[in-house]
Amino acid sequence: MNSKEKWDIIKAEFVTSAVKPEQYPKPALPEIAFIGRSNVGKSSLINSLCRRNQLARVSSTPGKTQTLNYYKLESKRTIDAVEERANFFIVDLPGYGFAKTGKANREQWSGFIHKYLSGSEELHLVCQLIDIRHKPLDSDVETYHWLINNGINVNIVLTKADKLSKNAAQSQKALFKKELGLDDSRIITYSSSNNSMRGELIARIMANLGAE
Ligand SMILES: Nc1nc2c(ncn2[C@@H]2O[C@H](COP(=O)(O)OP(=O)(O)O)[C@@H](O)[C@H]2O)c(=O)[nH]1
Ligand SMILES: [Mg+2]
Repeated sequence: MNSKEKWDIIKAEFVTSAVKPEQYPKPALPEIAFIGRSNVGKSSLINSLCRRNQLARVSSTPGKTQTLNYYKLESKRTIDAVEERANFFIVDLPGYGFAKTGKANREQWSGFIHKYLSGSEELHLVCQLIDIRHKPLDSDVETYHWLINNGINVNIVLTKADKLSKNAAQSQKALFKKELGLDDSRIITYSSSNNSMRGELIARIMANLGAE
């Protein structure tokens, strides 16, 4: 397969922020949502996927984003001189598990997110991001089970893979596979610093959009 035969993201733009269903963008498009603890590297991953430095804001003060942020992406591949294009939304969800927000804040978070996740008719996949250096944390494990129990497709993305040696990254991946009961098709390591596994994550996103 030459490189043009693989899906690539060729265009990305911020569309809108929403805090309630009336604000979800129209017309609708298929959606891929990104979720994870604050500071896990979600904004960096979105920028890496889109090859843009500042599409999503990278922050060193976690816990700021409290809205759903919609980005419209266009992907393209060319097979035997036939060009295919696909449009979809990436939905950046607010981070969870930020210790400094109080209980009321956490409940507001979960009500808002649960409503989106259980209500969206366009949601094809949730990429749940977990920092590869951490051990499985309650908030990550609980979120994963909540998603699965609600019939949502989930792919775990272990972020910041460049911070560990290859061996250490592989053993962390094995640990998460065991803890969450996953096979290789549902978990991926990623580095937004060197874009490792970018092509593979795009391929998985496209497969979940129905474009194998
Ligand atoms: N080394 C490394 N640092 C990363 C990576 N992804 C994010 N970071 C850093 O982690 C911090 C939080 O990243 P950000 O994308 O804002 O996380 P978010 O809160 O989940 O959106 C920032 O300082 C980033 O530079 C990565 O793949 N490798
Ligand atoms: Mg962010």
